[in-house]
Amino acid sequence: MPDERAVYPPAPAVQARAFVPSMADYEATYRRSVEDSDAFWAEQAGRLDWVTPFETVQDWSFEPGDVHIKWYEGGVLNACYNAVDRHVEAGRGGRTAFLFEPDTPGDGDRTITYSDVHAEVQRLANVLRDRGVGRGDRVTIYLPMIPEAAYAMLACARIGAIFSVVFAGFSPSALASRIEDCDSDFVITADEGRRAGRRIALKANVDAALRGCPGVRHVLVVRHTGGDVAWTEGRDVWLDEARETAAAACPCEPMGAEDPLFVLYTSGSTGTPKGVVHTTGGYCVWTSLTHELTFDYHAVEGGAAGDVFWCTADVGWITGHSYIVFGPMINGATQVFFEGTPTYPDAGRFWEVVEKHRVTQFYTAPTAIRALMAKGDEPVMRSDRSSLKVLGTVGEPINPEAWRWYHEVVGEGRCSVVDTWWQTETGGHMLTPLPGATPEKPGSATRPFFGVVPEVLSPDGERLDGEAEGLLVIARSWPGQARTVYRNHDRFVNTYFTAFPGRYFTGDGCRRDADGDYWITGRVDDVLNVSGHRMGTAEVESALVLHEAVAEAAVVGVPHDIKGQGIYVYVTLVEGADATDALRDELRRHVRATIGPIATPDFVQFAPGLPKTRSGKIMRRILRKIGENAPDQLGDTSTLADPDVVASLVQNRRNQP
Ligand code: 6R9
Repeated sequence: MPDERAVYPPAPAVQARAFVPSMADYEATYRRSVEDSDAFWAEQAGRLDWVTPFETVQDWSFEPGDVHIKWYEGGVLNACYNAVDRHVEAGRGGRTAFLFEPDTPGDGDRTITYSDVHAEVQRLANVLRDRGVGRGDRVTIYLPMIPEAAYAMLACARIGAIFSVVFAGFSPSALASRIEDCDSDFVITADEGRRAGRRIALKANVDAALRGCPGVRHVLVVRHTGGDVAWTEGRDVWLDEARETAAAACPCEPMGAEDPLFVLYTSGSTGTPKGVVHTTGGYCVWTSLTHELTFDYHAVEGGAAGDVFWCTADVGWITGHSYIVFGPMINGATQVFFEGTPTYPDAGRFWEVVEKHRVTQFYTAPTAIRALMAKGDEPVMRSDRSSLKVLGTVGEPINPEAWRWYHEVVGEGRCSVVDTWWQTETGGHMLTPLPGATPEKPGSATRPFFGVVPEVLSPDGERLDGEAEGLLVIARSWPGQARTVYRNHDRFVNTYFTAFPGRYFTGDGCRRDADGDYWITGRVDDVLNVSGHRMGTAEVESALVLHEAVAEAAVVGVPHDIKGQGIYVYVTLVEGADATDALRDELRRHVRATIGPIATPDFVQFAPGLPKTRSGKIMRRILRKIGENAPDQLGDTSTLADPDVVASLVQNRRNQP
């Protein structure tokens, strides 16, 4: 049980200059944001530059049969203009946008200004345009953490193309299914990526993926490592060559506030990953406002250079979209842009970069904090962290022990810690402390952001008030909300608005304490969270049954010290297949190759049979308990078709891969 009595007041140095400097301020603004929602969100739209002002602030319904979400309709704007051009036009082009930190320290670090970004994005936009990419076309981006990834997203936004970033750690088949689903005919990649000193063959992965995607016309390749690649004449194009013949200037396409900005695939409890769609106006307002207030980000400080923000996420995830590319850039932020990993060349890397660039706000995942905590305090102490003001976490529940280490060791007890709960579907922060106002509690995401109305429901949909534990839903729309699933609105409605009609269902469980603070307890559906990466048990199971030796598979999450959750796999083999350690290894490699390294099973148990109800449903609750090594908590097994399988599964539980 987390200790709710431990309350940490906001850091005095943060509070002294904060945009929201007290709980009274937070509460007054929060009240206004929900009671006078139109006025509040009309005012916030003023953060952006609009070509044409909007006519209606909000028009939405969560009611069955009529689920629709629209913000700022009638408004015309361009996301790239807001993130780049307007800073240059206002004479701020010389401001640093990115402090690029390469995988290996010193191997190509550089400073990139907003004017540099402006020039690169226009060239890239023209390279796309010269090859027929225009408004509404889908462009798949499969790039490592290099500035070109941001340029590619911004270039698409500039010309009104819808981008779909696929995390560069995904396998060729995962990439292929994401290209197919949104019917994209243009891919942007690099020769290779770098990771902890190794090279990742990205272009080769694209080549493999495209064997199943004949519709792709062009592959635009960034020359990054200079490694050898295979070449398909006519289809493949080097970016450095194409940009030589591209015009320098590219105008911004005027986009409707509700025109799609991007599609991002994310896992659910069933089926293949969903293409979550975010649109332009509301998403830009939401990401820029949450970035500024949650991190208390000040672009200028008394006329001098302002804060240096660092989000360690990959642009392949929503966190990289919202808190590297859009939110911070719309705010004209200076950011560290990091190609590397937390423990390469050693566990001191993060803090060396913090010292080198005098980072003020640092945003990472609990899994990274736990991995570094396991290496002890010394690698942290080696570097000067006195520039830090706000420390953020995202992606999964943070255990209080890791929270305290982050606060005390990394932050020297003098920084605010913001535990931000949100999702791909929410576009940006939903529950989070504001660092100059909210008393923090280790393990709690505390309070709703402005405009967010969370509710806790019982499993049968009854609203629970006061202190309560149950399912987390959101009662009204907010500007950053996903609008639909790409070309599958029914799936959007079924996934999020059917279990509890009239509410957005998050898929998370939570508890609200006596102070009104929220504690996320984790997913209540069949979605795993491995090192902060979302994965459907169904996806891993589908990968397993593709293997010829596997007849049936069931996958559950089990507690894991570093990753938060580990992947525990039960497989039933086909007649004649031998249950050997070699097969176990082969199945792990098979899942890794099918989905990507993040999906590699931690434990593989061969099961003569799986516990099923008489109607044939696998009882995961029981498998979870066996995986957790809690055979005394199996609960009611009387509905099982064959109760004997359980005893044999308990006996053969795996505690190693
Ligand atoms: C931004 C992001 C969303 C799921 C979400 C929840 C978990 C994220 C959390 C957290 C506890 C936090 N989650 N932040 N759980 N505390 N601060 O991670 O999006 O990849 O879509 O994952 O992650 O379970 O439902 P996404």
